[in-house]
Amino acid sequence: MKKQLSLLTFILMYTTSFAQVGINTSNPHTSSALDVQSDTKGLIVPRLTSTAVTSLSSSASEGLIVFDKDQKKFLGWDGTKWQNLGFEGGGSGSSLLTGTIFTQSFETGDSVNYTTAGFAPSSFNFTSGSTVTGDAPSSSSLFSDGTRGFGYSNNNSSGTNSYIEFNTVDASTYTNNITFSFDIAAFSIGSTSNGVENNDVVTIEVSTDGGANYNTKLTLTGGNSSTATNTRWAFSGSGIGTNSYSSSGITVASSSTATGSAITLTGTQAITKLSVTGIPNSSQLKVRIGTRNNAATELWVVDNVKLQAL
Ligand SMILES: [Ca+2]
Ligand SMILES: [Ca+2]
Ligand SMILES: [Ca+2]
Repeated sequence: MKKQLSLLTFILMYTTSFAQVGINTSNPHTSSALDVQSDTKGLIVPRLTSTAVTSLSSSASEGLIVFDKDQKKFLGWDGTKWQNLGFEGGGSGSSLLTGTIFTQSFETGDSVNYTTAGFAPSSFNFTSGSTVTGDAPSSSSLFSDGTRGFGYSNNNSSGTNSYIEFNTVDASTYTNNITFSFDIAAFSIGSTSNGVENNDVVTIEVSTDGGANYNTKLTLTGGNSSTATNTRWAFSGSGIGTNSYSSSGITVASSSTATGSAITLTGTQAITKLSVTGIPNSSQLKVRIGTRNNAATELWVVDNVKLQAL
């Protein structure tokens, strides 16, 4: 060990100029911080089990590269997740892509990849800042990432949804295991006594034929499994609502057993993440988020929308 350290020290001292390091070269390329030269040998990056790769996620730095020896894949950490490296060819079989297909955070610089449709699309508006005294919950962000979310508020008694419809994507080059997800919160605005109940909904609807036919795979309702009405919750909640595409549509609601009206949900009772997993890699994949509420003081806010192949 001591000998190895001495050798490394020698190499570093011998070849370091302008903080560059060369191995088998005294003249590392000007574009490189580390230049490993050989005509006959390769470079081995750390080889980890899949379990070890997962463990590393919480401390990974953007740009980190490892080899997953269980999956036989080179992986790179992009700042938020592992990306499969070296399989960008697309097509069929084992070369199908993983990674992000699209995102939408409703920020001013985001490319707009959606339209609004259904009942009164003008009821969607960007939200920013925080709720104030007189709202419920108060002092809570009206977005979950960046500085803006997308809110829906309408005295909609039509019984039909309004929609955020994302553009059709050709997902055929991606793995056949796609997840659609977003963050959701519910507020009472300009009133501390309102909130959503079980006729106020947010849905995930998936089409594999470019929007001709949709399947509703997940429905979130206000209220809870008991009799509470006028429930509301901030993005700081930790509840999850998820369903698999291969399953029939399900409805999720808070597990709170509170009864009565005007209840602020927190923790796992506040469902702030919705997703549908296992979506097929259709060449005409189209996803929409349905929303409905029936009072001008009820507000759903959507943010951090992602379509990802796993
Ligand atoms: Ca945002
Ligand atoms: Ca209400
Ligand atoms: Ca309502």
